[in-house]
Amino acid sequence: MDKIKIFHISDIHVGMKFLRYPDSVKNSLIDARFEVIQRAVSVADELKCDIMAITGDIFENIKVSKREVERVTQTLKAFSGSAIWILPGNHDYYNDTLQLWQWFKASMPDHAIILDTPERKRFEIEELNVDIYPAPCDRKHSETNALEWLKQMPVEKDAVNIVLAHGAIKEISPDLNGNYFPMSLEELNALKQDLVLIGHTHVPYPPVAEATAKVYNAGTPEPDGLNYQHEGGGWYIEIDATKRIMAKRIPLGQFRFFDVTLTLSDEVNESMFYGMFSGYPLEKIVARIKVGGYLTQSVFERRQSVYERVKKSFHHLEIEEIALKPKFTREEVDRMFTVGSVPYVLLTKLFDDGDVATAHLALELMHEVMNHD
Ligand SMILES: [Mn+2]
Repeated sequence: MDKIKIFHISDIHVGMKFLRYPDSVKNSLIDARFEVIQRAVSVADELKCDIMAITGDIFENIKVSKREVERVTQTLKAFSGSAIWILPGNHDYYNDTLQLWQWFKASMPDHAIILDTPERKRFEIEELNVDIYPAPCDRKHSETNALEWLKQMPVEKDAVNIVLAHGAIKEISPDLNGNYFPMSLEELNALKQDLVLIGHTHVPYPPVAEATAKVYNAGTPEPDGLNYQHEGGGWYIEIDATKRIMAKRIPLGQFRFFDVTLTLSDEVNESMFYGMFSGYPLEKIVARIKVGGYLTQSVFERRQSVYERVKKSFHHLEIEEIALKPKFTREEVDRMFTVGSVPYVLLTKLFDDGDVATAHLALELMHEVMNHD
């Protein structure tokens, strides 16, 4: 049975600056965006894909440099399939005057095509007629999506009909103001075409490893910040002459971001940090760990040296203490208060009763009161 094989990626955001990170981290995150395109090309070739479909936001904005544009087009040259379909997204939207797309066109491989116009295009791939219906973005924001024209078009039953669009799918991404070319799964599933490839939302859809669905959102191939804590990847999709679809999620990302909380009691050591990320190489993790809880006094005093050792194992780690406190002991009460005084009696009783949490609370309150005087 004849079938075509598509490698679908999106939202690479080449040109992101990562300014909040130290230089070495910043540079590796910048490079990772180019490297993931290279990896996507290799994997697509290994899987013998006919098509590489990129559904928008290859670039972070329309002001990227010529060097950045050419680094992308050079990388795409290695793809040995028959075509690369490139849809402008809302970050790298299309109009004829933009340098970005002029540089892109001047340097892109012969088998690449920029889908800059909302009109049907016919390809012949593996003896199948393939009609594509691109819905490119022509601006950064729009309260309506670009699908209207293709809803009006009759489709040819003998062809494989594929939609490529970019925008927020309301069931899977928060677009509170509704100004990112909003669309709905219901709307996409109701289209007459056979396969719908979407970009914009960084989380992939459907949220499974294998699918036979009609609508696919590529998700980002390379995670780009603490608000995206999943793995990066793309879709390998087969569709045959009978319109049967089979898709597989393909991991592509190099780095992972994590924003997590670690609650300590008494002790702190390296393995408590490492244990939170079992299964993923620490040197490829960018993380923020919020540390809270109580540490015994001596541990509390040497916690920074533990942090320093832990940080060396990660690609980048920020440790933020949220109400991390030294743990008071009964000896502390003896040291702080006069024997027989009200706080002394109260706190000693709490410690003797084993109610350390209340003792802490009482100490904190007293501390506050004393500081107010
Ligand atoms: Mn977008």
